[in-house]
Amino acid sequence: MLTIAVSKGRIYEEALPFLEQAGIKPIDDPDTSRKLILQTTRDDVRLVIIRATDVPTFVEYGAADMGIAGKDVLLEHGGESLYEPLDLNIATCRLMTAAQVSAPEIKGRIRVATKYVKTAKSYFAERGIQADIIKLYGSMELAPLVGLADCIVDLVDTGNTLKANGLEPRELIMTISSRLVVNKAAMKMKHEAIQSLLDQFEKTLDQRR
Ligand code: PRT
Ligand code: MG
Repeated sequence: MLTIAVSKGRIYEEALPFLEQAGIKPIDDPDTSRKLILQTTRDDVRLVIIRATDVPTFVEYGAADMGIAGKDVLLEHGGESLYEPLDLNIATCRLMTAAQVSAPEIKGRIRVATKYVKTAKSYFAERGIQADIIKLYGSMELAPLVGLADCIVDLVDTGNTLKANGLEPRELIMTISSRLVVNKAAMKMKHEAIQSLLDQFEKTLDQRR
């Protein structure tokens, strides 16, 4: 049995059609089912439904053999504990800095609100910018409006969320997409099964190109 960890939100909407195209379709409807373990049309593959930020943890500890996670989440998780064999090219967006519209660039030390503490720290450090990073768990856009931070680091897709809050994108930190990650021990112990699934996924990616 192979277990694949997927998050229920945004990634799932795009991961589901991808998995279906690769021949893996959940038997229960994930939109209406409250089950956290979904059997699929392949009796050797099941899905576990978890929070996006928990995917690397489940895969690292081998509770799932594989998972689908955003590069943003993988960077924050850090470490060399996972294989990342495939870019699935789904749930794409940009990790950016953003500030209030026409707010002047600050010369000295800046305050940055973000959920991406590690990534933000290394981004500003690489540029020699002194930044105090304030960790938030959501509603980052609010921080500059109420004087909590000079700017934010967050994901941007259409830009509508920034715009609706009087913010504008500034610097691109990196483009983000969802990756397939694999547990390192499982890659050895279940090599045949995992490799054949990876081959199938690669074929599916080719068909989509
Ligand atoms: O709910 P939970 O805390 O578990 O996580 P989540 O809601 O972040 O998870 P989920 O399942 O929705 O997936 C999040 C993942 O989707 C991220 O880790 C990214 O890899 C990917 N992704 C792609 C995005 C976006 N695009 C995106 N636009 N995640 C979030 N956003 C948010 C962004 O943070 C901002 O609030 O959408 C807003 C901006 O969108 P626009 O279109 O207004 O610019
Ligand atoms: Mg969410």
